[in-house]
Amino acid sequence: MNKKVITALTIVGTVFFTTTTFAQDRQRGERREPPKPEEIFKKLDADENGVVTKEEIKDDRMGARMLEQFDTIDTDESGDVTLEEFKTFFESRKKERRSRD
Ligand SMILES: [Ca+2]
Ligand SMILES: [Ca+2]
Repeated sequence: MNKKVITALTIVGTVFFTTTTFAQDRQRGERREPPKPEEIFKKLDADENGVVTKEEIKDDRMGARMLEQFDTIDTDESGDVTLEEFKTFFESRKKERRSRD
């Protein structure tokens, strides 16, 4: 095999590896880029009716945090969280984090 072929194969391999890793990270929701509130909301809204209720929130780490803050997120106290409410909460959290740095 000459050098050119090896280089080409290395590039193909690297690209393949990178895209595969990226796809896996996407599935696990562990991308380096923070997930968009829309994406998180979609995952939370199990029956896709556009609102997230306490019952829909999964019993995992993120879910536990979500439940703790549920009443804070649900600003109109309707008992469910709309995407708008979630986004507002998400943005305020982001600002908080930024001001702490
Ligand atoms: Ca729902
Ligand atoms: Ca609400």
